[in-house]
Amino acid sequence: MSDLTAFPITSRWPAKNPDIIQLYSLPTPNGVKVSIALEELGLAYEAHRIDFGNNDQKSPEFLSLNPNGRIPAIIDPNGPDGKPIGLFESGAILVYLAEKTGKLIPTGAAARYETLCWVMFQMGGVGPMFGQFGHFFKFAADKVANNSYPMERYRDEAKRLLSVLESRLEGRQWLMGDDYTIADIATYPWIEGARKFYGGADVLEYARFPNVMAWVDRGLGRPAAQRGIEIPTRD
Ligand SMILES: N[C@@H](CCC(=O)N[C@@H](CS)C(=O)NCC(=O)O)C(=O)O
Repeated sequence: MSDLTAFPITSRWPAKNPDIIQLYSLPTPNGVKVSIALEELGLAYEAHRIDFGNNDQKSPEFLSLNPNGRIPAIIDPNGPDGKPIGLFESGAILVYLAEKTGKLIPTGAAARYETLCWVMFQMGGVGPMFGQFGHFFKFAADKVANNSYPMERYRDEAKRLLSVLESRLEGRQWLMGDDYTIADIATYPWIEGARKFYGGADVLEYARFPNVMAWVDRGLGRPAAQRGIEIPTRD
């Protein structure tokens, strides 16, 4: 049986089965990237709910695994050289899981790097910009009631990113063509999240991006995505 006592997070969220991947998350756009990938890969894992209502993500135990205090994070008891490894940042976790299994990432070097370009496009572009859009449009709308500039700036940047995706998906089923990869899993939960959590579909003019919307539906329609998008349960 694996010994995870070197990870203080396990004292607050104990592993029932320390031999399988431990996921610390919530079903947010960044969180579900990892649960969708784990489901798609068929890896055994145990999900621990990090309750934002309790500020769990800023607790010393959580910070011991992710000093940035944000979900998702994982421990894999069977990491490199058979030793346990802790990981944070959803993009890094996706790359790790894909490389561990040899799935959801092309094997050819050029296509592999191209996939990483799209993962980074999500991590540096779609996630932060859609997140800021949601903040000003939905969660802090009262704080910017007299100044529409912050919302407009992030709205316009989110729409520009959607148009990049729209072009990329012209004639392609997935971001990498026929192959469903971690680039898709990193990205479509954000487009869906802006619709579901921010009510942003109209203001972001989703109807203008039919390739993107068909791709979001294709992704969400996969059985693994249907399961992963609800993990961990919110209550
Ligand atoms: N770049 C990070 C972003 C993670 C992130 O922002 N997670 C959000 C949920 S989607 C979070 O934990 N928010 C809680 C907080 O900021 O306190 C990643 O992709 O893992």
